[in-house]
Amino acid sequence: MPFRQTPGFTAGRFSLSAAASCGAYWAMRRLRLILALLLTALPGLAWAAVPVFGYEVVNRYPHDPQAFTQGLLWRDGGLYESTGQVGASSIRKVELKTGKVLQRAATDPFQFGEGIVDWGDRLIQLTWEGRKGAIYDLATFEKLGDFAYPGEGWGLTRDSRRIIMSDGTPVLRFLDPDTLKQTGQVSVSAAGTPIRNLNELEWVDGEVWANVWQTNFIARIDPKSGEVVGWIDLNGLLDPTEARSADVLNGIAWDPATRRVFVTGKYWPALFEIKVTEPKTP
Ligand SMILES: [Ca+2]
Repeated sequence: MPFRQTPGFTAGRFSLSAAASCGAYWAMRRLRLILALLLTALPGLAWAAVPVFGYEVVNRYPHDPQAFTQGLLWRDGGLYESTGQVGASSIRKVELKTGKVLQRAATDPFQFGEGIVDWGDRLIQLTWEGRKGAIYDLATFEKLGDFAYPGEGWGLTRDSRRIIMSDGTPVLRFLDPDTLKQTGQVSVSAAGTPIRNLNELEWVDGEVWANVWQTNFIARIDPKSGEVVGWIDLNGLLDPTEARSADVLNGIAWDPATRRVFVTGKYWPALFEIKVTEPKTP
């Protein structure tokens, strides 16, 4: 979602990286998680018991700093991206190494574009509050039709048989890929606390990964139980100068063939290939 911003309030903009130089690093990482999730108005602290994974940057690539990224996926050797904002929403095919937009189509100028997912030869895009999504030809970006759904549209991903959708609540919906009708759902929680603001999604090796909106954390979700089995702390990807002109983390793509993870954000100048590192004992 969206554009309701709280400038200077995002956990990722806190400059806590200096703590890495002392023994308090892991305690600080957990503090950042607490701060970030408190800012999303989560009740309770029970989720803090969930492991917090780190990251290493494998590669850094250019990213269009005008792209208000709402969806990101890897398909057939390239990146597909969707962008938001009324009047500026789009779907794009992007060259990884240069960030160059190879192909682009504007979406409905009156709608706020949200997440995308590929299914067969189609590309499917949500809108935020429009209660309707659009279906495109994956190769040509020709619009093939619309579909309706209740509530808000935030993120999309898929496994081998279902499309998975977030809507700003702690619920992930499962959709039939052909009819795009809801066939099921799971409620997401961390140690018993519901986790809302699940935003851009990615299916990664049997888990659903979800940006938590307005934080620099990704929730690793067991799609069967909805349990958050880990957090990934992505604070520090952008340097402080870059972070000042950027918006929040949003965008996860997974290339299963090479097991690469890509992440970016809204108006970010860079897209990163990262390696997730194991949690360490505080
Ligand atoms: Ca994604």
